Amino acid sequence: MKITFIKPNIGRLEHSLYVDEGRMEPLQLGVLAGMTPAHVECVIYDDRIEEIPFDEPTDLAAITVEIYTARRAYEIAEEYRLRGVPVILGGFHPTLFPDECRRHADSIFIGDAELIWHEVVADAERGELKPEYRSPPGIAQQGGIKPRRDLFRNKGYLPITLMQFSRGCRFACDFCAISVFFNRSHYVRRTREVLDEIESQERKFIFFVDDNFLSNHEAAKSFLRDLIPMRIRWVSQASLDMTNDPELMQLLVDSGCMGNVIGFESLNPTNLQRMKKGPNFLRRGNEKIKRLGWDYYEKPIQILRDHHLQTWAAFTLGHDDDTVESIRATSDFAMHHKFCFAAYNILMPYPNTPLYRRLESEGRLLYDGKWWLHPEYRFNHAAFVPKKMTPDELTEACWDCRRRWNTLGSILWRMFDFKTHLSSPMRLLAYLQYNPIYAKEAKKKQGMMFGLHRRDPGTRLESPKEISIEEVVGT
Ligand code: B12
Ligand code: SF4
Repeated sequence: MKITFIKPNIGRLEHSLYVDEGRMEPLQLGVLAGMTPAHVECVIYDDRIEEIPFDEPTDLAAITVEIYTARRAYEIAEEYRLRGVPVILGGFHPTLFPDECRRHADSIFIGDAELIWHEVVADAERGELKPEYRSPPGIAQQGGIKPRRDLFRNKGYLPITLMQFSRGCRFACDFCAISVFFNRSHYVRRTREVLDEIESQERKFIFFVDDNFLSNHEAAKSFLRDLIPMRIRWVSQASLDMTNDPELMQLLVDSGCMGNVIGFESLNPTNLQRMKKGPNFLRRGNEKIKRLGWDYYEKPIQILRDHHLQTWAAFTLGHDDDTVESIRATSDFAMHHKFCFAAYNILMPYPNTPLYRRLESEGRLLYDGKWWLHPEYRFNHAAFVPKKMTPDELTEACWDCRRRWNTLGSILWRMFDFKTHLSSPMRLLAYLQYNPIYAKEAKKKQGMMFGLHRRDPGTRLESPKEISIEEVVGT
């Protein structure tokens, strides 16, 4: 028995295939392979860097799918099914939008794989794959499952180890797929299992890919105390309410945290309230900030800087109170604070989120409401009609932020911050190493089309189960 695990790319550039130079280890594939019984051969192909050898014999193609890679994932699934290889799709997109995915696969997996992956493998070995497997989200890698990191070798991934401490988040921002996938819950791994995993691999630089590492302050503090003796450097994603807790901030520093991706989303408190961005309003004692007291994040940013943390500021742009001018002001704000990185994301309607349903009911969705499949949709383009500008104006305003952010002048200007990037050689190195990579990626990805082919995925396969490989070769 052999399983081929696949990480699909988003799409392609017009003039050539697209190679993602900022690619990171596909952790979910390593985890799945790590849970697969030893007698089963596992291989990983990463569509972001290598050709998938569709003709190489295999017994099951297991593809991880997120919304941005759905179109390409369906193309890949089709190639395998044409060759008679059964396909299972799992991950965020199949979980949030199963009906679409089942049209492109023999089986779909809804939820986290830990509890019943062994059942999938056993069914596949007997040739009796079920059309659907369903397992609730929960604690990751329970029982000390270790990802098969050996399968990541020689694929040119960035030199940073991806790992999980927790999954999910307790907040409920209206645009967020995480909040729906995990139903507002947050699941924390056993500290001992995470520490064992750190010890089992060589790198000392770790990216905890948690959706919100600090969703539960007390659990995080307990883990961080135990992390201190490991003497690693790490980064993660976390919400701004961390700055309300001085003990937590100190533990971040002591345990080797270099910075976090933080969702600032918007500078406008009305936008923040509408999107239910709870953590951006919390202050000491959980007292909600009064609108008149809105300080444009001055105090939390000061606290982050005082702890020498290098912030990756993430914005979602295109909320109902945003204008072209307010988006420009967001760019000025990020430059002023000399963040390490910034993501100027267009607000995206992900299916099954409250935002998606609202925009749908207001008739504001573009691309028939299915931008991720539409042959004309391009990466980082608006997929809905904003209230105070046109979709093209929104696309252009966000691109303008990215263009400005990634110039050499901007990188040099932001670098001169003695509290953060210049506060240690390691921080300066991270700043200088990653800024050019992300600048190049932002430019390359902008406007990229999804999938490799312009025909609808699945149109070559009308009744896939009945087509034999001989018939396909004969056509
Ligand atoms: C780390 C991360 C990144 C990293 C890259 C990681 C990498 N390896 O390349 C960075 C920061 C670069 C990144 C970029 C982006 N990301 Co990202 N990312 C994540 C994050 C936080 C963790 C991924 C991870 O490794 N998780 C750990 C693994 C073990 O968990 P998992 O993937 O959920 O897998 C489990 C189950 O889902 C299931 N499963 C998954 N796949 C499969 C397959 C099969 C066959 C089976 C049976 C089961 C199964 O079993 C696994 C074990 O339980 C996820 C959120 C999340 N919680 O997963 C977002 C997430 C996947 N990203 C998202 C997005 C939108 C993006 C971007 C498009 C953002 C942007 N605008 O640029 C880009 C581009 C993505 C791309 N394809 O190129 C969205 C996708 C939304 C959606 N509805 O699909 C997510 C869900 C975050 C979010 N807030 O909504 N990302
Ligand atoms: S805080 Fe972040 S992860 Fe949590 S619901 Fe909001 S956007 Fe999602």
